[in-house]
Amino acid sequence: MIEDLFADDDSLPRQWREELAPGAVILRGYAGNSAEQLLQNIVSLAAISPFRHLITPGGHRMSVGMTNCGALGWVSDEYGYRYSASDPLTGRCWPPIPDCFRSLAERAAEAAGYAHFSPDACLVNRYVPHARLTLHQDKNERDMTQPIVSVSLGLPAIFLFGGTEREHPCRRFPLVQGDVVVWGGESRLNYHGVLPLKDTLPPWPIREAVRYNLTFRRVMPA
Ligand code: MD6
Ligand code: FE
Repeated sequence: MIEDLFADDDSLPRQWREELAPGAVILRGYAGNSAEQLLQNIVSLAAISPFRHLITPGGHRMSVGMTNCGALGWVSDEYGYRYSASDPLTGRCWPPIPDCFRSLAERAAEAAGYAHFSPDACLVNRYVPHARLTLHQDKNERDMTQPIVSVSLGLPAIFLFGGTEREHPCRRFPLVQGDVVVWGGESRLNYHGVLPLKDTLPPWPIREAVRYNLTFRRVMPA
């Protein structure tokens, strides 16, 4: 039934779950119905804590624009990568995680087999054409028992997924608006990245050539 293709609930048909690796799954289209509400909230968040291009400890300006919401936000500067309770740009707390973000992330985690996910951090990434994210591990979180939930909006991207060593071979997964990656368990520390974004037409309701990615994390043990 066509309804099933767009069902924003836990009853997604099996073929819309794609295994990346043990513990990591793509829920295809899971956030498709939420795109407009998510986008409105991103715009509101960015009015409080704007997107900025962080500098890596090695001195490189990241091509992806970043901001955060939640009790903790991921930041990078000359001293390293870490989580911070305040936005270094504004000196204030990050805005809270909007209710619709939180409920989406918690439902997606549960649908992927991770009950009781309760994020305390949400990193919001903004990609323009040619922006990329080099291979990395997500290892600044203290609580590694919880998964990461990652939501794609706007332009499509190619997600790279490797192994626990940088040298391990990578597989490529296209991610489009509405796809949700839930990632934990034994692949929690696998290397991953995003290939340079292509300049294509954005899907409704995105009005410019950008991709947004929300990644929800549990940093501090509950
Ligand atoms: C992105 N995502 O999709 C970047 N990390 O824009 C990530 O770096 C990521 O999607 C950990 C788990 C899921 C992710
Ligand atoms: Fe990551």
